Amino acid sequence: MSQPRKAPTPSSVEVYKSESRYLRGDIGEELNDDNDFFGKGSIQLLKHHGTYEQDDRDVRGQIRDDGSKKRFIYMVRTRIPGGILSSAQLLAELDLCDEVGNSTLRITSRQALQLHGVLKSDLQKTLKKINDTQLTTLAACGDVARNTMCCPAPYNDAQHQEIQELAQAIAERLQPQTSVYHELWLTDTTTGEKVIAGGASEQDTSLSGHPGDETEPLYGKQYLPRKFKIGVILPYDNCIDVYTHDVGLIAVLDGDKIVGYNVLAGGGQGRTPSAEKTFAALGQKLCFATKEQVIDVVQSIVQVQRDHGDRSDRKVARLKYLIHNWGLDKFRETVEQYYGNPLAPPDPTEITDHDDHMGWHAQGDGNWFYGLNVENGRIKDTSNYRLKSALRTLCHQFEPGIRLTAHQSLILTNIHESDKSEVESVLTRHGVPLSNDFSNARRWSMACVAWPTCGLSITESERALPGMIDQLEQELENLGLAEERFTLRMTGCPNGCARPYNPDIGLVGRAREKYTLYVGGALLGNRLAFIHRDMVPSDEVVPSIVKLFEFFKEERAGDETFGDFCARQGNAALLNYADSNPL
Ligand code: SRM
Ligand code: SF4
Repeated sequence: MSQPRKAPTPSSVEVYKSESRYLRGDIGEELNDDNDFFGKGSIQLLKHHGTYEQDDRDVRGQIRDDGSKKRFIYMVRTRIPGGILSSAQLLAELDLCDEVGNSTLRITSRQALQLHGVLKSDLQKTLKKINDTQLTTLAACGDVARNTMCCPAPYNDAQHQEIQELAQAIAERLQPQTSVYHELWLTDTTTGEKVIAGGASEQDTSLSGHPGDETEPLYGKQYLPRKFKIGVILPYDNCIDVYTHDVGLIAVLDGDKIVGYNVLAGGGQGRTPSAEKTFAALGQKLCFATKEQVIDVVQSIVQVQRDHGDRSDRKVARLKYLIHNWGLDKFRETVEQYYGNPLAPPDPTEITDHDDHMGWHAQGDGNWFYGLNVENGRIKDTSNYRLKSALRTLCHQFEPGIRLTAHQSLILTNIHESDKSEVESVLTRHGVPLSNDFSNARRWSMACVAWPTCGLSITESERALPGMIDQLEQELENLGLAEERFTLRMTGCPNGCARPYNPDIGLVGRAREKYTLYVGGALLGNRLAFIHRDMVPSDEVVPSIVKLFEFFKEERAGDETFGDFCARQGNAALLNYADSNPL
């Protein structure tokens, strides 16, 4: 007789969540102890509140006065659905980065903002101040639906407004309901009253979902098995990299009207080279959902992942692995059961372009918006580059709306025609290059944070890419290829935070000062790149890329892109060319 199968042992994070009383755990007590760090369980729970415990890796190992070898600091991430915020909200974050952070503010690859270097003793006031501006850090990180991404372009047309409203509605529907966030961070210590902000409502338990769980009707007490990411686009602009999300929504148009959405499922970037069971994947077309159906369909997918995602091995706990194990048909049938109705087959609509929204554009209502390229999303002041001060001046002087892009840059909205030249002159006076001054190589590049704050980084990324691009710009100029449009993304480890597995060129930190070089992805984001070379020393990265551009220049077919060229040639031909024309 066969033995009943033993239920897999839940991972330690599952145990922490399950015993946490809806993300409370010991955070409250530990917030008030004398340590400058939290315990293991709290570190995991804190992510759901929007903060990560880190240590400054530039000084790790140096013995401090108290004998400790680590300087503990916190990253605080603000969740901003669709990347839409006001001047006042940006100003408050800029103030915070000076008051409690490391004097820089970081635009992330998912249209959010991050403070780095916050001390434990400042966490409470930091989160409270963010909420005071009607933003929230709740669910910016953790095993929940995270920041919902959306094309941020502020065009005054029904299509853009509709998808942006959908992103907000999805974010609201899927936000955690626990009151613990408010108790821990938003209680006014003078009156003891709770402050409700950031759109989170404590009372709203109207979601249908986890049977019997009144506090978290959708998530239940264990929340999701892993992070969950959702994004929305129009078919002619894949500016948020829709194929990399757990759930991607691509609007289906009839004329200029949105009639519904193609729902993609199972995208994701993170992988572990030593674990073959892990892989990067593009989202697959699951179904078509009308505008009326789409939020319920998304919620049903979240519920299927909640109930069937792997809770024992976090390496394979994302939705992409569930779909891989089940196959798309079984997954679709299960989603249909949760949704309660059959799902319609996907529409043949395909994506056609990728606009990064940089530079000046007419909004369509008489005003203009300006896409400002922020190199790797880092807003800072240095002696000759004072972006932080420039943004402060612009926010005070013009009060523009602010939009964050998925390429770690920002958009200033609602600029009057007559103010355009003054906006440029404020930037120029502060030593900030205008978007037109960026080469294509730099404009379409991005790097993840990596050293010194990211505890998982193996190599430099944000601090290494600008120098490599300096060299690459020169080489492309020499080759007459400076006008080529290609995406180039770097990460300091294989987790893929700057989405390096589907651009034209991806660089992934692999070992100390060594990178894996990927090529053959696409600016459109709809094709995975392949490994061209592994373990490339950092000083050989640019020469290795340039070699491929030389081949491209010689053998390019028509106006094909660099990514298309590499994909057409295949790696054997690329290696053959590179090896017969050594560096
Ligand atoms: Fe990420 C973990 C930074 C977007 C995949 N990511 C981390 C942590 C929190 C490190 C950690 O766990 O200790 C990094 C904090 C570094 C720091 O000092 O700030 C970190 N991820 C970032 C950001 C800030 C990179 C950036 O330079 O912009 C992005 C913040 C986005 C946001 O606002 O929410 C960021 N991370 C991404 C993306 C891109 C995306 O979502 O579009 C990915 C790949 C897509 C995906 O999820 O598949 C990504 N991050 C990961 C992973 C691997 C997940 C996986 O399924 O394997 C980890 C590690 C983990 O979760 O175990 C991770
Ligand atoms: Fe850190 Fe790796 Fe993400 Fe870069 S890709 S931020 S090094 S986890």
